[in-house]
Amino acid sequence: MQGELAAQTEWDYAPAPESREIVSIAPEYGLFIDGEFVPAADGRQFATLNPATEEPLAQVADAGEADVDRAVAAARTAYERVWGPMPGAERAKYLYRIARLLQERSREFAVLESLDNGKPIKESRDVDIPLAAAHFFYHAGWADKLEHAGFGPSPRPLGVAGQVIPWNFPLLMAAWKLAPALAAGNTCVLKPAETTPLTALLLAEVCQQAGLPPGVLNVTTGAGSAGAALVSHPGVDKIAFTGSTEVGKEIQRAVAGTGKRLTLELGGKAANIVFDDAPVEGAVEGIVNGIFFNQGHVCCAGSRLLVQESVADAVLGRLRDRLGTLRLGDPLDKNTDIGAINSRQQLDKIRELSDAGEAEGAERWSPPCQLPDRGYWFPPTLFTGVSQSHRIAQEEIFGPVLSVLTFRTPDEAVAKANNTPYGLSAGVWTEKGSRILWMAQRLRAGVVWANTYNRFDPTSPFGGYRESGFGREGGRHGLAAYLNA
Ligand code: TAP
Repeated sequence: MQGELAAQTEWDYAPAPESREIVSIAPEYGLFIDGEFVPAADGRQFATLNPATEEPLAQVADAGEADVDRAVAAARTAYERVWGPMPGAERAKYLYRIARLLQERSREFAVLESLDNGKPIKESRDVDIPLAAAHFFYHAGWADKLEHAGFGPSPRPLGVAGQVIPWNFPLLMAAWKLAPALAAGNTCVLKPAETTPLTALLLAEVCQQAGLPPGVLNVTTGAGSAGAALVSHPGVDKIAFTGSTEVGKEIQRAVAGTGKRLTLELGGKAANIVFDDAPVEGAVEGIVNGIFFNQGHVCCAGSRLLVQESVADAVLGRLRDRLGTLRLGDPLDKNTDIGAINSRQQLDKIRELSDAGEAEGAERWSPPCQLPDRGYWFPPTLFTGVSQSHRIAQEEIFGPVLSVLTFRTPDEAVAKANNTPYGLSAGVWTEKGSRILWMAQRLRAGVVWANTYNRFDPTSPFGGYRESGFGREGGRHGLAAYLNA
């Protein structure tokens, strides 16, 4: 009887899938050049997949050099004839319109983002899309105030911006790049990642709907070669890149000596540091958010947990309990916490590095967790017994894998946190305000969060040091990257 009762009171979640109906995915998509959707000059296409099921979603035009050339020419004409000379207050109206349309069509964008990327709908719905709209709203506000932004009396746009973005926040990264560039009076050619082109193309449709003049935004979907063609195109005045450090270095070499302006937002291996006086429950939530948000496909993910030795057992015990409650599965289910890995290639990279962690002697743990039969999946994973020289403590895994190290003193925490070639972000968990300030002064990271993690706001500059790149996106600092001031 008691067993029966226990069985009855074991609650499970009923499926709560968001409907796909709101999105109509076309079988084929063209490039967006000079205000129109057009096929690639040589007719080439590639397939974009749903990583949760491996089902093909659509065929997308694959831009070659001739297409990039056309897009840059359209952007140049639009810059010289329309967008550059247009008063800031007029440009602002378009940006406000785009922001409002993003809000109006937010459910459609969220479902499409989760289908193409694999991220849980609650994240695309509550984070990616609202933040993308917020970036357009925020920068619209700057468009007519640039002469009061502290860049001199008449800051000028740079011209044509070539922007290359990754797959982890496809729409949000497009918004980070486009909103400041357009607000400052530049025109843009955007190269989305090959595995996630669909929301950038829907954004192009929104720009059409907003009446944005032709050529102000151009989208050249395709592989890395389309990005390389854009980077080396002589008609581009500024390159903005977000992606891996490896490709960032290639781009820096390609741009050297050309006079093009360059900003690079690259990888990271952030330390999330928990002191013995931190409230454990809050810290555990911050650790989970730091590394399991967006399947860990986050450049600023708190992928190294540094926990003070005296509380390590307590924190890890609570963390394991909490990981046992995470729900992995259908990205369109509103109760899903962990969605699919974006591609087979990324899954292979996560597996390879996790296997290396075990081979080097770290101890691997995941909660009991059933992975779907189809699609690309990886369970939330913890490594303890990690030493600083291990690859999983040094290299960016870009997946739901946390490497745990311990420390005894604040000095040791700082030394271990800074023992990385990267310098993008860090987190500090402690009750003492003075300790937060002491740590923030010593951590070599572009962003330091205190008693929180992965907080983003368009008003706040974001960017790194060293192998995490240079330049800032967001806030007044981000505007500077698009102005000749
Ligand atoms: P990458 O392989 O570097 O790709 C980024 C973008 O560059 C993609 O659109 C890619 O096209 C394109 N690309 C590839 N080779 C190129 C070349 N030679 N010239 C010009 N463009 C080229 O990175 P990823 O795998 O998409 O993204 C993961 C990485 O991005 C991680 O390391 C992560 O840390 C970093 N990231 C950093 C940030 C910030 S803000 N720092 C934000 C997000 C991601 P394809 O898609 O066709 O390969």
